Amino acid sequence: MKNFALIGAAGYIAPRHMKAIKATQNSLVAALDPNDSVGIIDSYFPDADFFTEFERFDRHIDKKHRAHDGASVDFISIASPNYLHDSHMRFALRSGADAVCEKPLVLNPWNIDGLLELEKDTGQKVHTILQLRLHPGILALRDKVNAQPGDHKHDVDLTYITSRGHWYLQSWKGDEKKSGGIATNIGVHFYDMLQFVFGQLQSNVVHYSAPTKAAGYLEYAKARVRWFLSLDVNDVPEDVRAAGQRTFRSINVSGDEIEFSGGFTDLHTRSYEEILAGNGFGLEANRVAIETVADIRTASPQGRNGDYHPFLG
Ligand code: NAD
Ligand code: HP7
Repeated sequence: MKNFALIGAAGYIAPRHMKAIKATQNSLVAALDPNDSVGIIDSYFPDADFFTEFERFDRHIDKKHRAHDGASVDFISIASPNYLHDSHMRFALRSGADAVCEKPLVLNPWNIDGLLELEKDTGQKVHTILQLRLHPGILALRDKVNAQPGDHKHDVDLTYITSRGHWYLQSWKGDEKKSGGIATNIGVHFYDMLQFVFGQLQSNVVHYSAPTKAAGYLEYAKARVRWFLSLDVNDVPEDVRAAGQRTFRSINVSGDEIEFSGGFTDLHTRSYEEILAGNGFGLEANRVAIETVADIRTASPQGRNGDYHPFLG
């Protein structure tokens, strides 16, 4: 049984980490969050210690580490706001623990280089949550694409609408300095998935970029992709909205619809299973997606020119 600590324990995604730690028969021994709305911990690990101040958490983790009594923390899971991941991963590695970090791993590619150095110095590892790589529908698509001739290029339309209320722009998620913006915070899932399925990234064009909406074109070794990403419920197709849905995720590959809207909730547990079995995704596995989002963030949008997604209107 491995001992885990969790940073960002009061947030939206934290319970999925608690559930995954429990489901893999491990233990959460300590948690940190400046916000104390963490009663959910009792549903999973009623004996876990909880801290609202980093310094006290640091002292606690350090004490466990230096006791050499088998009770030290083996993994520190990180579910804090995106811009803090880099610092929290460094804390984990320096504390003699491996890190299990949420997406986006970091906001800029050069952060990965510093972490690689620290992995070398400490002998500890960073593992990341890239859960779409474990989605059965995506794995089936990857197998299909890999079985086709190497020079075959698919035409792909990727539409990813996941509605959010007014709170989103008032929270750290709506602050580009903290979240990286919509393409970094939400799009990173599918940019990673696209290169995982379709191979090397060859071209990256941004057509539109706003706080709640973005669109562009990406070309990979095996696909030309028009993408559209939105947090606006009005972008959900009318028939889907009429059925009460606020989310619409679609990948159309050369005319075939790939079903991947469902089956998301257990992928954190699947990620933990793979990490614990030694098959996790490390720092380098994140590089292409992090380069992609950093390039999108700094690009000048080209407007409705070239091969743009039909939802741009
Ligand atoms: P959230 O805002 O609900 O939770 C973040 C938590 O971090 C809050 O409880 C906040 O108080 C805490 N926090 C803020 N500063 C901190 C600090 N200095 N130290 C410790 N904790 C701190 O956000 P969320 O939706 O839970 O997102 C958390 C992370 O998980 C983000 O990186 C996000 O991108 C990622 N996420 C991933 C998925 C996924 O599908 N893999 C889904 C949602 C969120
Ligand atoms: N929801 C909330 O109430 N609060 C939140 O903070 C988030 C969602 P989905 P996930 O918004 O930051 C996605 O769209 O898949 C509500 C991203 N993950 O299924 O869980 C929401 O209004 C993730 O990387 O959300 O998370 C819905 O009612 C990103 O950090 C419901 O929860 C996160 O949004 C489910 O919403 C975010 C993927 O796209 C895989």
